[in-house]
Amino acid sequence: MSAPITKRALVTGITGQDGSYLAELLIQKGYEVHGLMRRSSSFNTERIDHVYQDPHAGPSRLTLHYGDLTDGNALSRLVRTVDPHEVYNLGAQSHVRVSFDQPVYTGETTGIGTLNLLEAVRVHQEETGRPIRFYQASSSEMFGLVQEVPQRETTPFYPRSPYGCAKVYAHWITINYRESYGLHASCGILFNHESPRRGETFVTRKITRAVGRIACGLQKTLWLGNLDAKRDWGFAGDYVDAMWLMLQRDEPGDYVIATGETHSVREFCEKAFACVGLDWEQHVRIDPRYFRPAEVDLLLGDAQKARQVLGWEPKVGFEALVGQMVDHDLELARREHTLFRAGHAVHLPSEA
Ligand code: NAP
Ligand code: F7E
Repeated sequence: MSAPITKRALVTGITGQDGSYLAELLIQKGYEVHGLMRRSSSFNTERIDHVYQDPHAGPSRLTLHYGDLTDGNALSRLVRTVDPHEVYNLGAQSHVRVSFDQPVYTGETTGIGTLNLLEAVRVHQEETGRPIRFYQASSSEMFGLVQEVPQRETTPFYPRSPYGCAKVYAHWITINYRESYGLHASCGILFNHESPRRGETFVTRKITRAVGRIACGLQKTLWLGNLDAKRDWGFAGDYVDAMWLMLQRDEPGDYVIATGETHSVREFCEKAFACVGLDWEQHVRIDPRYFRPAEVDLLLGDAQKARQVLGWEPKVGFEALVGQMVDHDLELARREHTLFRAGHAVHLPSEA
């Protein structure tokens, strides 16, 4: 049984990886959750259907509203309608490689979209006199060409992509609203976090999906870009805890959320293929199309402030994360294999 309703939260990006874990967490904590979703010609609620339709939970505590971060008027109406206690801004064009192909759209969604939402929150707070707490999904991509190792809250930013630049804007405009209008606004500078719900064009999921399909004989080769890039990879389920903890503090602030361990894409491949007894070098090939015009070579976070102030700790380590994703995707591939044998077409992604 869920706890009685105490607060209302509005979450943008609810259909994404983090949005789905955060929705689960907030509902379990007794929130009434409202999510902003984009209209799509095909279903895009797969990650939250189980929350929306849980037959044991009674009336759903999740309400979905159509909207878009680029539509400021609709955001203002939505904030007025929902009248939230907490707003979590997770919506973004979040793919770094794609941001080079769609730089203006990325700036409008990931950067100005944040300003649209902050404005809606500021005006509603002024009109009602009731404070609203705001979370901004900042990113380790803001460190880009890293100016120190490990990266912490005080490390200068040096973004290396239109996505990274848009996130720096969103980060600073959130801090500006905190300082100008006294908004309780916090930024989580989250390092890469993954899960079985990770989008299939991000490198970890692309690898684990391929491992499952190769193990089941549905695919032979995995085409990747830069294998030398190093990332501080954590588990998304752990990271949404940190978002919530930030908004429970009396004082707003900015926090690095990371595991403090870094691994290369090559190491991720090695581990993931080893989980099914395969040698990655027999299957992985390089396709320069997946290289980026400017790369972020190394990310390694220092989450000491979050540990001390929020009492936050990552629970899932690198090996367990890889294992969990491979297990999930092996099961998915087995189901695809059954369909394939029954004569159904199996879709293999053409872009990543
Ligand atoms: P994700 O899976 O790509 O989800 C992004 C969400 O944003 C989706 O729900 C997407 O909707 C929505 N969205 C995209 N454009 C939008 C628009 N114009 N208006 C409204 N919603 C829009 O990303 P994630 O991994 O959950 O990440 C959540 C947030 O954290 C993002 O802001 C991301 O940039 C940031 N972040 C992620 C990481 C990470 O490693 N995962 C690290 C640091 C920061 P559709 O489902 O319709 O596409
Ligand atoms: O790439 C390399 C690629 O796309 C990781 C987003 O959630 O985390 C994410 O951004 C690394 C890069 O994530 C392929 O060049 C090699 O060095 O999984 P990714 P990202 O770019 O780090 C940050 C923190 C965010 O905020 C973002 O929203 O892997 N790589 N070969 C590849 N990457 C992809 N996607 N595909 C490949 O074939």
